[in-house]
Order: sequence, then structure tokens, then C-alpha cells
Amino acid sequence: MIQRIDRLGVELPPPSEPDPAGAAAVQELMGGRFGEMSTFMNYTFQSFNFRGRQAARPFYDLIANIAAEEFGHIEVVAAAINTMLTDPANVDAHAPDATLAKYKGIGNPQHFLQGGKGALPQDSNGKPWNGEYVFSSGDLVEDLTHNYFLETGARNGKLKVYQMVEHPAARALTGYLLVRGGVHQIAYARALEKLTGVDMMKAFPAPRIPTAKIPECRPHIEKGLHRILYRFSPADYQEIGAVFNGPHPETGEDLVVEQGPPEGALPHDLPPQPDVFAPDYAPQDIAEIAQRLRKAAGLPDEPTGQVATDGSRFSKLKDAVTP
Ligand code: MN3
Repeated sequence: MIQRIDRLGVELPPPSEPDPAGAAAVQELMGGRFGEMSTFMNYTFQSFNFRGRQAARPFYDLIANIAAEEFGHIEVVAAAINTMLTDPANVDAHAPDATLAKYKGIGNPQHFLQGGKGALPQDSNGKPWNGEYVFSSGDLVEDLTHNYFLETGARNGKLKVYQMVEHPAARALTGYLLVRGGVHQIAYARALEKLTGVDMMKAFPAPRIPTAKIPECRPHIEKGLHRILYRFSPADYQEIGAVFNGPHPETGEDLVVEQGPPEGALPHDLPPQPDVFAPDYAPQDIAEIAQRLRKAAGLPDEPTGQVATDGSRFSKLKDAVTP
């Protein structure tokens, strides 16, 4: 089972200028062959299918535990795409005044036509994520070798998206994922070293990504996120430290296991976009129904969940400046 926490792994900036073309490129990190849906589903299926797990416990724990972090990576990729598709100045734009015309020919039209300016389980070409990207052979060394290769390709992809997309949400996303993907790459390298004796980081020293020189990586490195594996369970997966230990292959610092999940960050409540009916043509109607239900259920007047910025703030701001 998985327990869910209403936080993002990393703080993202609030919506600013929409960047549909950038959002389409970031989709590669969601539904591409080397995207986060792939890492998540590979480790998830490998952990589901793991035989003899008690005898091989440290390896089972490692794969199952990393799978849990990958769910949060999908979540933060979606949050970045949604931020980039949000027009905070457009919260009162209603059909049929052709507010979407400016997006014609830019990015992935399905972000607007199929979805409500929301992330899709697709790659940067709009091709759906594919279950054939999952490799779960049952052979532990094969699966771990595949995972090392997958993390290596995933880091390459993150760096290329970083270079292609300048939107601050994409930069915050890729800076974080480059650091965390590096930890997972090291974890699988260590697992293979301990099983087979091969020095993976010497055999395949790829990709050579100088994360310490990337401004959006640096704050995470300063907090040690490049050498921490979080235990994503209150009581289980106790044995990951039997594999994830020793010096960091690049910096020489000790690798550490920390009780997690990480503190994370509050998500911005992205404002309604009535031009794509998200969450409705007239979002205020839904808000009024929700408020009645909340009152009838004996809940406090203010919503109980926490967000970094309340989505309704955007339209209030607009009201304040509109005569
Ligand atoms: Mn990941």
C-alpha cells in the first residue's frame, strides 16, 4: 500500500508567464521512455514481482522504497507542467471569446483541447506512456542493471530539458530531479557492486553532469539531498542502509539513510482557468456547493488543507485592480 501526503517534494514558483511550448517539452520527463512514469512503474512492478524477498531483503527494500519516492516525482512533474500552462491573468476569461487562440500552433494542443491545461501521461511528442517501458524480468541483477541504465538516461533527459526550457518552474523541477535521480543512480550502482563486485561508477561513469555548477541544484546539494536516501515508510524498508552506504562516488561524503519522507513544500493552489472549464465554466458555483457541504459536515469555515498560495487569491487580486 502507499500512504499519501499532500506536499510536493520541492518548492515550485507560482504561475507567471504561461509557456505551453516549454510545458510540452517537460512532458518528456513525465511520459517519455526515461521519464518519471517509467522509473515509478519499473520499480513498482519489480517490487510487486520480487520473489524470495525475505532472503534478499535489503535489495527488495531498496527497490520498493525508491518506487515510493518516484510517485512524488510524477506529482512534481505534473505540478510544473500545470504551473507553466496556467495564465494567472486569465482567471476570468470565459468562452466563447477565443482566449485560446493565442495558443494555436504552440506546444501540445491536447493540453488545452483534451485537458484543462493539465499534465498528460504522454511524452514530449504527445505519444502516450507505454507499459512496454517496464522491465521486470524477475532476475535481480538484470533488473538492477536496467534500473541503473534507466536512471542514467533519466538524468540525461532532465539535463536536456533544463537546457531547452527556461521557465522558472521547469528549472526548479529539473534542478531537484537531477539531484534526486543522482541518488537513485548511486543506489542501484551500490546494489550491483555488492551483488557482483563490479564498480559501476567506473565501468559506466555516465552521464557526467556537473550538478554543483547548476544554480537550481546547488541549494539541494547544500542541504545534502545528493547523498540522502529517504525511508518512505513509518516502519518498513528498514534494510536499505545495508546497500546504500559508503562514500558518495563524486564527493566522497558518506551516503546516509534518513527517516522520511522529506518535509517537502506546500503546493500552490493553481487558479481556475474557466476558458478550459477547469474546474468549471463558473468555478464559483462549485466553491459555493463545497462551502455548503463543508458547513453541513461540521467542518471549519476555512478549508482544512494547506497550500502555498490560495488559487482564489489570483481572481481577488484581479478584482482589486479592475475598476
Ligand atoms: Mn525520479
